Amino acid sequence: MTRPGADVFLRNDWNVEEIIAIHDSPLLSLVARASAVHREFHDVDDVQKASLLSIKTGGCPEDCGYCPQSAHHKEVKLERVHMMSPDEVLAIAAKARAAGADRFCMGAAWRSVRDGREFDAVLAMVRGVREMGMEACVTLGMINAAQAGRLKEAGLTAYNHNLDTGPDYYDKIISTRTYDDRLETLKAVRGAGIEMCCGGIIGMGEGVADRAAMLATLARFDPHPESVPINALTPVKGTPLGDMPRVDSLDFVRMIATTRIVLPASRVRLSAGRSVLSREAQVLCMVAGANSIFYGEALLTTPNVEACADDALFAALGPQGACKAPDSPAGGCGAAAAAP
Ligand code: SAM
Ligand code: DTB
Ligand code: SF4
Repeated sequence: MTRPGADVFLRNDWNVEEIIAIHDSPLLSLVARASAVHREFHDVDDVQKASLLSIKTGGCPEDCGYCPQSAHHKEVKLERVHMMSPDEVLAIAAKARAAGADRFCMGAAWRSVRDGREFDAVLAMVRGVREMGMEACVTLGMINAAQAGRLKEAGLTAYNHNLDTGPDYYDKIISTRTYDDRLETLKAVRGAGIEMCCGGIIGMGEGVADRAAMLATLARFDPHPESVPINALTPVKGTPLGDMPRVDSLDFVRMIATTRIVLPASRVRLSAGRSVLSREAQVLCMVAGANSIFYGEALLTTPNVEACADDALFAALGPQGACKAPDSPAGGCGAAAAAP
């Protein structure tokens, strides 16, 4: 890892018990420790706004129990949408850029990437996003080394491929691919010199040990993943996890804080599940080390926080984080300031 003088905190040998002990420590001590690590490694006022777009929606052959896009979950009410064209995607990316996004993430509901017209279109999208001066991230399912190389050549910043949970709980959630399949793709991503965006979901019925085991697995990567999204399950009707209760906001804070301590230099992304947090709980997640959010009214298929509410939140965080563009989807900070 790159930060000079701080190597002592970057460990690849965390064991699960140590991580559980951190996770279960008194909440205020946990947040205080995470916050100190955060300050050591990051500018705490820098919270990145990433924008997310589903470029091909639904009909996925995988059976991930949480995901509305799986073709296995026939009760889910979701409109399948064919692959979008590069022109359509880049028009949306330009709006996200104007609204202040620094990173544009594109997701396709594929099991794996197939070479051909659609992959060529993704490469054009990546080139276009980079030309706008944003970081580009894609999440396309499994990829091989040659495909990772082509994405790198197109200028891709990061590839998102989540481990989702610990290895012992994984097969309760997904049966159509293994943990090792996930690790293989991550190896291809790293091999091509693309940044790794890899995290998971809490609230799927797993225990703290499973959350800790996922973090221990992530910490074994050397260097650590540059980007770590932490999602709280958004239960979607018709999926096997559709009736799960929402994650308690302080459990979300605990997971963010623990992630920050185990992976000090990574960008920790407060991802799905943010829309049901109060703004105070979101700020607490940021104090505990979260330094990115997804900005824009939708995630892939589920609603996100309204842009005007995020503009108001960033305005409240202060000048460093204030809304950059008067023509944001919410009408800019002026409009946001009037929001409740
Ligand atoms: N097909 C690709 C894959 O699985 O890598 C990319 C898309 S997938 C939707 C990206 C990530 O979104 C998943 O790995 C999962 O962590 C997260 N996700 C999907 N549905 C979710 C839900 N209902 N609640 C929280 N996170 C979810
Ligand atoms: C990630 O870990 N979370 C984002 C991003 N990576 C691609 C996706 C969240 C999806 C939530 C469910 C949906 O909107 O379909
Ligand atoms: Fe497909 Fe990804 Fe959803 Fe799994 S998480 S069903 S691989 S789109």
